[in-house]
Amino acid sequence: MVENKNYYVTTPIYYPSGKLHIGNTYTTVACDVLARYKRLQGANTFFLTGTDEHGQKIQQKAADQGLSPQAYVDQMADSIKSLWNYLEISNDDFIRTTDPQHKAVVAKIFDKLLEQGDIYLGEYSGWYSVSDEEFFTESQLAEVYRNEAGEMIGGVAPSGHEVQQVSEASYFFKMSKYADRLLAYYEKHPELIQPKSREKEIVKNFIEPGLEDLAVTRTTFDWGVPVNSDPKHVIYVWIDALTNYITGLGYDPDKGSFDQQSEQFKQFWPADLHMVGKDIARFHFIYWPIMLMALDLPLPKQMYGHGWMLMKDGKMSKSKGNVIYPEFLVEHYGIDALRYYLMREMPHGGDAVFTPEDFVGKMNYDLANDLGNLLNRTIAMINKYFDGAVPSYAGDITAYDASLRELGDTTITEYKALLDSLEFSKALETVWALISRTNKYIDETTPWVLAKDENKSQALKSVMTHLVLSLRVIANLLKPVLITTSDEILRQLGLESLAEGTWDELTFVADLGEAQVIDKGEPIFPRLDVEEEVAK
Ligand code: MET
Repeated sequence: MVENKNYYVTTPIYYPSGKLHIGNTYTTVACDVLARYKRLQGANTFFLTGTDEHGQKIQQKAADQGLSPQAYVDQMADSIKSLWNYLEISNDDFIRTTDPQHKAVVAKIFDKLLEQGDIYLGEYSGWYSVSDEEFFTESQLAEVYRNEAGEMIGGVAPSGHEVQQVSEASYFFKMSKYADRLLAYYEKHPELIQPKSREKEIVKNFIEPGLEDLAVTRTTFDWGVPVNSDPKHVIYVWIDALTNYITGLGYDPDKGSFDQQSEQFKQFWPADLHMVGKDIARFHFIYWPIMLMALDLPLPKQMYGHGWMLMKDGKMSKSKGNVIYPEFLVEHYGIDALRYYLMREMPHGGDAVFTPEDFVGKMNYDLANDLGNLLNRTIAMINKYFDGAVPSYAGDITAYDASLRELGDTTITEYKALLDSLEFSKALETVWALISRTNKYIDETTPWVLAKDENKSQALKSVMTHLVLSLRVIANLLKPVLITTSDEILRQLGLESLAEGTWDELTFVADLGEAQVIDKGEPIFPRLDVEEEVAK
């Protein structure tokens, strides 16, 4: 059993300003894999996702469609919820920043920070991108426009959106006051930020040059939570957004200290993991810990900034017309193929490049061939040699059997360790090494030769038993990723799936009972024609 029985994992709350794409899907699926993995280990798991619904961009989008902002976000939040339902994401709750409870708590948090002197009123002037809802310094811009005198008159944010000069009264969060405490915390908690390279980037680019105070309100639009004492200011996106991780557990500053908070909050806070894309790493790794320090709350145990899912011609963007949506892939190839592709393709901390050829290749080679054929060959042989009854062989074993057993057990241990360190791709590699090894085991043991020799009937039994043992481990290990196929493999083999909370008892050698395989194996993944699929 896992030591800590509670596990709290979060996705970012996505902007409902457009259809979510494969990048957001990656983040959500990765959290879903972890949530399922922890549940299988018996942890009491809380998996939170949601939508970040305030701000100027949303207000503009709503106006473009002739809708009130509320009507617009209602419709968008519904479509995002349906997407996650369609992908069978196992989130335990869905938070919206327009939830009345969230809004009330955000306003109270603001009051508290204002009263404490962590927030003060000032004047903000800077280069602002409406689409990114973010101010940029000159050096952060991808392009700077100048007049003939060389003065800056505009520019382009890294996202490709134009920036404009904005000057307004604004409340600021005194981030600078906490910079040293934050650095000391990083040092004492080397596990806080993953991958390490992102911590270094952030320290070098934002903390070492002097951490700037953060503007946290706006007066140029009104779609947001108003400041209680000064309602022409609305609380700007990051205080509203980041606090979802605690309001989603029922945090309320009026209740007082940590010990006086709700049961759910005390149970799950601090979060075990905030998973975010690298583009919003800065907000999570710097501003969020500082806000928590100011609120006198413990910091999350870990935050992970993963890379991007790129296209061959760079970042996905609507203007390039190269955006891939998850619905299309699921409709054609199924949820498990998509989950497998995402988890296998993205290297830890690095970027991945989506190509249709790779996607179809992974389905054909890894899923249909390596895994699907192993299952089919095994079922066919058990039907042929034993009328479908899986032999429970428990006699002497050969060197081949012994080496398969050993790999099976080390795969279980390594796979868990790799998932714990968020090495999804490597974790799957270890399972595929066991799949390849098991396919090779068939070639080494040549069951079709053993079947011809009456004196080899024990050896033949042993081979069939070991094949089923291996597939049993493979299917159970893949349960967090292949959410229906794993059970389908076990069903075809006549085996029960391990129940939630029992996964830690998984070992290679097990009692197969009186398993009976199905009469004729059914393909778990179709083989695809690469050219035809790429054309789609
Ligand atoms: N809305 C932000 C985004 O989609 C994430 C906020 S997470 C607190 O980038």
